[in-house]
Amino acid sequence: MTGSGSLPTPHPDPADAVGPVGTAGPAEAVRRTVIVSGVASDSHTWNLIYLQMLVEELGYDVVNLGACVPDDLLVRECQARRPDLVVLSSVNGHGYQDGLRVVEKLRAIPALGETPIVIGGKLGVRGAESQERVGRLLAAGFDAVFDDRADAVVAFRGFAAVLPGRAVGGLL
Ligand code: B12
Repeated sequence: MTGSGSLPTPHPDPADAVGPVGTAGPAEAVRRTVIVSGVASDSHTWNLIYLQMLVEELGYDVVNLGACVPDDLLVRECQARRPDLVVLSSVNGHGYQDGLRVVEKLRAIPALGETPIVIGGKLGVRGAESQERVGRLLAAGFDAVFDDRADAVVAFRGFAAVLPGRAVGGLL
């Protein structure tokens, strides 16, 4: 499944370059690309459609890789597309394990060392994750973890709207 995404290109009409376009002036404005993806074990898809629509509403181009994305495919797509943000989602209860494993592979690619990468959804089977598990995900390389809490989507919107650098993540 792919969204409206394609490789990032300079936007032809600055008047259309609405939304988060960084600090460039209108003449230099470019659309920014977000990769939305499920993780390898997870076959749920509506979470991904929801996130795609949310991120598109913020003005980004979205490449939605779909469900059950093998780690290597995710790494290859991120390497090739150099997105401005990577959003991983999992709801089947294995997101914590999948996330820990794949973020290490993403961070091992030098070009993705500073790319904001977040994960969210129902990452385990006990509701919201413990501080300890969220801490491990952050230590492994995520910039932010939006787990199964009531304010997760609002917090994510705030994060994605401004695309902070890596240091800004935290327990959300
Ligand atoms: C539909 C469904 C399925 C369908 C999926 C069809 C499809 N095309 O997607 C099918 C039948 C295939 C399915 C399969 C399974 N499912 Co299912 N499924 C559901 C169900 C009923 C609805 C999910 C859904 O579509 N919700 C709508 C979307 C829009 O919402 P969402 O997924 O909840 O995502 C929201 C948030 O989590 C959050 N979010 C998600 N990701 C992210 C990421 C970020 C960054 C942020 C900010 C927020 C965020 O935002 C979304 C909007 O609020 C839920 C129960 C429920 N009522 O939620 C169970 C549920 C997710 N499934 C569950 C399970 C266990 C499974 C199976 C493992 C069952 C089995 N034993 O085979 C398999 C998964 C197999 C696999 N390999 O992944 C469990 C997960 C348990 C847990 N994590 O604690 C749930 C919660 C049911 C339950 N209560 O036990 N499932």
